[in-house]
Amino acid sequence: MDIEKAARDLGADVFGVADLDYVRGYETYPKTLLDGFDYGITIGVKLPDTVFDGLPESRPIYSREYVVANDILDNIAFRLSRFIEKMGYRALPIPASKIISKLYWRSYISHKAIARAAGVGWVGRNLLLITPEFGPRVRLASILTDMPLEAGKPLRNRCGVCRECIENCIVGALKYSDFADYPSSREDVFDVDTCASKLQEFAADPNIGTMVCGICIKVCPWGKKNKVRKEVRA
Ligand code: B12
Repeated sequence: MDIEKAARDLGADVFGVADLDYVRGYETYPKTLLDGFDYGITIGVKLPDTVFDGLPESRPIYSREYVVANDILDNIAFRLSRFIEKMGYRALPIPASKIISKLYWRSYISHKAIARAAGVGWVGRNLLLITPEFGPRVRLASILTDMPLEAGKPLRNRCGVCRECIENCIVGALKYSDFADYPSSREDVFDVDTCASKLQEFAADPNIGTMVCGICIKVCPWGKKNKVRKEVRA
């Protein structure tokens, strides 16, 4: 069974395999999360461009599509895990969007760290995983496994001198830092409290209802580029 084909048949737009040695030492919950696993499968689904292009007015729609995308990802991760299990290996699906309440705005493991190690994209100045094809307009989930797979190689940051996300963040939560692969700490480039407070405000708005903003996704030229190319071709 070809795992990539299975994932794509289930609706994944992005697929990659990470050698977990690239992320060992990265903080996980629990600390033993990666024990006994060799690879991290990364899957991503792209949200429709119109959802981001229409921001901020489309934020209530983004809120719903965010939930739908998380469900699709959790569903694919669940089903792929069962495929792998039936082939005699272990597989642990990591939920798309689960914040661990006793940690400080963190999850079991960062999907972006796994996706970057898999070579499907790089960690951008907006601290998001940016793929060459879809920019940051993808949501992610991961599956940890001991099934032998061929792993990709990490991509280097391709943001260049661009600061669109930093200049357009509605609360000024992003800071410039000159990193090649990924920032040494989240706090180097990002004010978590400021971003999270704004997202909580949106979540309390009955028209929105979830912690979504999306401006640092909308303004990224890598997400727009593909759309422009298509427009030129049409
Ligand atoms: C908690 C959380 C938040 C918090 C904290 C954000 C943060 N950056 O940590 C808040 C509520 C503020 C938030 C906001 C947003 N979030 Co959020 N969030 C998460 C969640 C659940 C956990 C993130 C986490 O544990 N972060 C811990 C920090 C330390 O790690 P980090 O951000 O990944 O950054 C480090 C690594 O990438 C690292 N790195 C990369 N490789 C390696 C290797 C090693 C060895 C090391 C040490 C580090 C490293 O470099 C960074 C610094 O260390 C994830 C889902 C998940 N499980 O990953 C979604 C997730 C990151 N969020 C997402 C999104 C889209 C958003 C928002 C745009 C909101 C929205 N939906 O509109 C904003 C964007 C904020 C931003 N620019 O970062 C997406 C990102 C998709 C993408 N393409 O990158 C995710 C992956 C959800 C998903 N399923 O797709 N989020």
